Amino acid sequence: MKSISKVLAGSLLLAAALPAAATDRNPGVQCVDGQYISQIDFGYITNIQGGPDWANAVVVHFANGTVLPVNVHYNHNDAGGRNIIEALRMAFTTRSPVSVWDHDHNNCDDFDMVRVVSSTF
Ligand SMILES: [Ca+2]
Ligand SMILES: [Ca+2]
Repeated sequence: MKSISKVLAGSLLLAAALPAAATDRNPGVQCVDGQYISQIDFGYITNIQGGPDWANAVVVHFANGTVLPVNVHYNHNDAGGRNIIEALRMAFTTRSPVSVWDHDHNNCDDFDMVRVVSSTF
């Protein structure tokens, strides 16, 4: 019984030491707050977190100078990524400010959620 407790305690410590990954309960971290998009790059972009992903990379340049790629698991060759790219294109076309969050290690080296806010209301 003691050894089981030790294994369990060790597992819990290991889990606590791991960086937060994308889970249903991870609130993520906000990386950009209410910024306009000044530029979007698509395709074989090499100098980013996640790499070019077979020319499916997407990198967003924000008006405040922040440059962030869409997470490699949510970019152009991923079903979930198409919604994010659609939202980014809409925000760029309508000149609406956006906020973005990172749920993958919560370190703002990429993002996987976008909020588009009306610039009128
Ligand atoms: Ca991908
Ligand atoms: Ca990240």
